[in-house]
Amino acid sequence: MTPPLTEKSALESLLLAGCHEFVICGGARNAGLAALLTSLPDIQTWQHFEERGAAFFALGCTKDHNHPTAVVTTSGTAVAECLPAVIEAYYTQKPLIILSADRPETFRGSGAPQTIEQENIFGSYAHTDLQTWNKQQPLHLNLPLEESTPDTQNWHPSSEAFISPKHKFNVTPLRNFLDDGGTFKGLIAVIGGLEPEDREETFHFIKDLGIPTIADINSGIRETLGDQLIPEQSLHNNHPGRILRLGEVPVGRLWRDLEHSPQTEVLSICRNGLPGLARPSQVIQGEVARVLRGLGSVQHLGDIRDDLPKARQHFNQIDEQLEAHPDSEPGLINLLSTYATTGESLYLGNSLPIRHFNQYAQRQTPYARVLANRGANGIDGQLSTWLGATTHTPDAWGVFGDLTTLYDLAAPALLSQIEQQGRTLVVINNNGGRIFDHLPRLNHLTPKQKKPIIQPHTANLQAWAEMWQIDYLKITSQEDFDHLEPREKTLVVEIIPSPSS
Ligand SMILES: Cc1ncc(C[n+]2csc(CCOP(=O)(O)OP(=O)(O)O)c2C)c(N)n1
Repeated sequence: MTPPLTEKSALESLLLAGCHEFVICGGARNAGLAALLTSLPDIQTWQHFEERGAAFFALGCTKDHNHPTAVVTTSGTAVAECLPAVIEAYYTQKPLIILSADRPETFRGSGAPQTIEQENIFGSYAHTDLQTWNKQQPLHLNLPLEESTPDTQNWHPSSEAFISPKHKFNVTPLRNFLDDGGTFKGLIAVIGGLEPEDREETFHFIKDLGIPTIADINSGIRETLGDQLIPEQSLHNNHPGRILRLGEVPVGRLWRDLEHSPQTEVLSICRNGLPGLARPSQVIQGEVARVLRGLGSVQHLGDIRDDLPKARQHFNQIDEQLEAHPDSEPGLINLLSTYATTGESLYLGNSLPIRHFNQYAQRQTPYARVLANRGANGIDGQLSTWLGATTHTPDAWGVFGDLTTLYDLAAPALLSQIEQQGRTLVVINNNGGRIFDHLPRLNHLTPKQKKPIIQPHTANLQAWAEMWQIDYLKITSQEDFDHLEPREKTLVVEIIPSPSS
């Protein structure tokens, strides 16, 4: 039997497993871990008082470099606050580690202060054994500790580089799927969020096939596809025979409609191996670029069903609407999307900004780096994730809904620790969850019935920016963008679209 972990042995094991970044939360029971960590010269430590945000920030760090990042918490509900980020890490296969201090085992079930059932608190969402951890999933190490502080002197633990494991896969289903015989009913690619290292290979693959393609903004290749890009609206009630999905589950309605379109065969290539559909479909679990490389060269298939001319018409209609309603949410998003091309990265915080960017963003200039949190589609922890994912990125842009922002109000506490500033935090304030205005099945509800769904509010976001000493700019029209200039400091930009247009 392996001896129980101590503060030192737990940290030594994590350093050897390649974890060199730690987000430390406040508390007494984890004070020894904090003292040990802050005495080490070559590791990155962050601090945050709010564990939910801390765990999302750590998740963001794993997105940035794909290395494990640990959150260090005290006992009690502090540990439980990490659950949403653990769930997100589970679905996106990120090596997020929760290192929780616990009261000694004799306290279990006693009801003593800050004593809860911490063992296995994350259930199936987190692995709990470092020896068998596959490094592509969350890990929870729970340390029952006595009230003593370890000696930090003369402690020089070794560490190892992190080696990210790779999936094994078989490309035969993909080869068969692309086979000419079945494609007379049309083959369309649908690309969700892609990891940065998957983008180039995916781009060449799509270009070689020449097939019409729907690409979400967080695929990072939407703006590179030129004439092959089609809007998903042009496929409504007109599904092709086959859909090849690459990357994360796409955000749009098309994917949801496929649930009720069994005649369309779907093959997904994605890291988490989950089909993203509750009806039969095929899936290859693997890193998208590696799977495509494994396939070798492909035959040009082109636009079998003549989808591309229809797509052009659709894009023209969209462009006309944008011109007719410049200060509407789509109109302002369109202009914002051009400004955001100047940044080093673009993070999209929740579904509606992603959908709006998919539909209305400029289509010519690729973004240097596009990120989103799409594993379990929560509106929680989005600002914190963005900050964690961009600690090394100057001039980072993040776009969030107003409720999504209100959910993570404490996130700017992390800002003072981050060297890379000059970030632009955009809040699209449309007064509540306006994504629900786009749901036809809610159309018939009365205003009273809609209120708890949309949750309008009177929050003052300028006062929030002031509270964290962040500069603030309000934008209500296209002209107001003239005030949006590059700057050294962080800026909150509140965009208030015109509701009438
Ligand atoms: C933690 C969590 N709670 C609730 C939801 C359901 N939900 C999805 S979108 C949304 C509204 C988001 O509103 P806002 O951030 O203002 O963005 P908008 O839709 O207006 O762009 C809600 C409540 C969720 N996704 N995650």
